[in-house]
Parts: sequence; structure tokens; C-alpha cells
Amino acid sequence: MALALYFHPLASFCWKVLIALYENDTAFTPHIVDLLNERERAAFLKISPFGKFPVIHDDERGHTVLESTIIIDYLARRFPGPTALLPEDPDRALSARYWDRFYDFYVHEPMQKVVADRRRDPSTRDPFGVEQAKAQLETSYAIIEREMAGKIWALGDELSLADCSALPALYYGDRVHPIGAHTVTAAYLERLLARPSVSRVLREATPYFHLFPEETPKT
Ligand SMILES: N[C@@H](CCC(=O)N[C@@H](CS)C(=O)NCC(=O)O)C(=O)O
Repeated sequence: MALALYFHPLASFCWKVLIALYENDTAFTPHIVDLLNERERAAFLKISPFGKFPVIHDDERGHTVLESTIIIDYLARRFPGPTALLPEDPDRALSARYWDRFYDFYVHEPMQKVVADRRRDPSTRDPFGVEQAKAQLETSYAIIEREMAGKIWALGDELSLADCSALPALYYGDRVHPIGAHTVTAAYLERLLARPSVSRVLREATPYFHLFPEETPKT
């Protein structure tokens, strides 16, 4: 098959690309990478120098593409389908790129910070950094609350790259710092969850959810 995806079904940045692939029914060969396995990790580092997924490899063109946003950009041009991941109109495309950056930098990254902290040895935890990350999530939720009022998807009525980015950021964001009273944001997350592409991603992640670190109760 022309396209290969290196990923893990639980990994939030991989969800971005899986949603994009499933939206357009793009055929690909899945390669699940277990980074805890020394041999698999060493082989993967040859493809992805920081050991980060997702990565795609396009056999026909001999292209390896890293970084979820760049991968979706590549998929939009190389394997276009009914969901225009990057709109034709340059202003709308710019908006999709902006909201992709917004969700990655201001929701996804602080969410990852909280999750990474839970995985650490308690002696090396960073409570101040976690507080800062949660404050960032709170600020971002308030911005989304205003931005999404009256909208279905990030650009209005058509799903795009920006929504692929929003789903994993908000899904896991809600688990580490509940969206709570931000009802517009919560409703946007519900709409995303109802999308068949997203249901499929969640279904495939379910066998791995026990690996997600829940908050340790304070003693
Ligand atoms: N900026 C990268 C971030 C990728 C990333 O952080 N991936 C995580 C999984 S969600 C990862 O590979 N973590 C493994 C590690 O850092 O060892 C992208 O958008 O693709």
C-alpha cells in the first residue's frame, strides 16, 4: 500500500492524523510503534529523530513526513477527499492553520505537560508547572467558548485541519482539567465525539486506555 502510518492508538497527536485519514477514507498501512520496546524504539529513531509520532511514509513518492500538522497538509494535497482538510480559499486556509496552532500550543501542549508530570517519579514532579499548565487550559477554554459561539466547526460549517487538532486536545484536556462550565466548548467536544471518524479513533484506543495515567489522589 502506498501510505504507511507509524503511530500509537493512544497517542493524542496521532489522533489528529487518524481523524484526517478516516474522514477521507484514505487507505494506509498501520504500524503501531511500542516506544517502550528497545528494538522498536531504536528502529523508529531512524525514521523520527526525536522518537515522536505520528510519521507517514508515502512509498510511491519516497516521502517521509513528520509533524501532525504537516502530515495533514500533505494528505490534503496528495489524497484529497470529501472533507477539505485545508480549504481552497487562502483566508479560510489561514484560519484553519491559526486554529491548528492554537489547539496544539495552547491546549494540547499544556495538557501533555500535566500528563507527563503524572508519569514522573513523585520526587521529580513539578507542581508549579502543572498549575501554570492548568491556568493556560482555563484561559484557552475561555477563548474557545467565545470563538465557537454559533459555530459548528472551527471554521464554521465545514470540518478542517483545525477540528482534527481540537479533538485530541479537548478530549484529553477535559480529562486533566475539566471543561466544566464552558458549555459551548463542551458542546463542541460532543459534536466532535459524534463524528464517525472520531468514534473510530476512540474505539481503537479503548484497549490502551488503561495506560493513561489518572491523577493520583492526594494523601
Ligand atoms: N509536534 C509533534 C508532537 C508529537 C508528539 O508529541 N507525539 C507524542 C505522542 S502524542 C510522542 O511521540 N511521544 C513520545 C515521546 O515523546 O517519547 C506533532 O505534531 O506531531
